[in-house]
Amino acid sequence: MSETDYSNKHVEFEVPEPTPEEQARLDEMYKEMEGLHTLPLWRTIGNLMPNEPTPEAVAHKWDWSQLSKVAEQAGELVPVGRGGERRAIGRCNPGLGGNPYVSPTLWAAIQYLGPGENAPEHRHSQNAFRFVTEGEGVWTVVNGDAVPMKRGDFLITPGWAYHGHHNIATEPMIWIDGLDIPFQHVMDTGFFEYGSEKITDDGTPDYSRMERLWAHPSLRPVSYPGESEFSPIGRFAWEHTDAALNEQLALENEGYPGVVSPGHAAIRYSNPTNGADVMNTVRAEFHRLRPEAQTIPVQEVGSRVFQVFEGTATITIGEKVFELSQGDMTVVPSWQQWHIVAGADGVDLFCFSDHPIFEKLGLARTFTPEGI
Ligand code: 1HN
Repeated sequence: MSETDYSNKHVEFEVPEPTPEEQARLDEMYKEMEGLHTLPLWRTIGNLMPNEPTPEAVAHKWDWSQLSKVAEQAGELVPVGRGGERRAIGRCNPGLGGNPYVSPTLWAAIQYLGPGENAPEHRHSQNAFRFVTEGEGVWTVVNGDAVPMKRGDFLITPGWAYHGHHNIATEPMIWIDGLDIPFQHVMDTGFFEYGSEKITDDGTPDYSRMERLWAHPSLRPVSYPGESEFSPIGRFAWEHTDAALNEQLALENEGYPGVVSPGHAAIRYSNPTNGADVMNTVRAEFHRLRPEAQTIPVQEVGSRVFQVFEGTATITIGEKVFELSQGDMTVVPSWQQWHIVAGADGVDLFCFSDHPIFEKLGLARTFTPEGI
């Protein structure tokens, strides 16, 4: 057995007590280092390399009723159009310096589009998705393909795909947008281009062309071999998500495996060409818990966002506890333990995370205190 102490706790770095003359030279030296735009490791290692992640992002809850009210106000007061591009209101994690970052990697907005309004086409390298919490009547165009949007639908616009939104209904519509904006901002990988001013299609079909080609269970078109970096399915319709979750719980009743843990069904939206996540940087899932069912407590690298689709739940994130009801959103910072208990009617939760980034880079870690 090795004699070495592999304890990962940082110890206080001890420097011999300097004489007054040495102290004066040290002060001078540190000033000079600062002037040279440098910092010595022995004064910074605790912050640079903590024993485990110490996120600046904090666990937080955004209340849907308050947010949808300001989104409606923005609908009355602020036009949507070229320049602003989207009437999207980004959630700011209180730990991240006022930036519209829900976590260090993810953006999560509420977007509002009134009847007859058009959000013009553009494209960017940031990967984006929408999850529809209420209503229908908006369709999105992705690279010329008209994609309908309905409650419970999950839609992707992978990086560099042209996209615009059109509301042809008589009611306003609200949905959530998720993008990898903060990640791409800090990595300096962002590109953006305006698209056509024209509306490239004139109506909303029941299914997009991408769905008609690809969205049949495990039946891929032979004309499209190989893998693609993102899912060719642009819309994951609610009817499939709902049916898959119902079947997991029905099979649990019949004594067959399939749920994550007792009373906890979950699906991951996936890329049918390789079974991986729908986009390179973003994972999206949907979780359904039976009344009073619980998730297994878990700690993981990366950040996770939950939004209640239906029902109520209590989520514990680190030391914080939030009561969630329909539309509320909450964020789990890296390495903070999270645990959800469903309310009396159960809960349906949409969830997205940055976990694919860390899995690809070999940085993913998960810890379940119960060892499951
Ligand atoms: C964007 O294109 C959308 O297409 C939403 O709905 C939010 C935030 C920043 C930059 C582009 C959308 C966005 C965005």
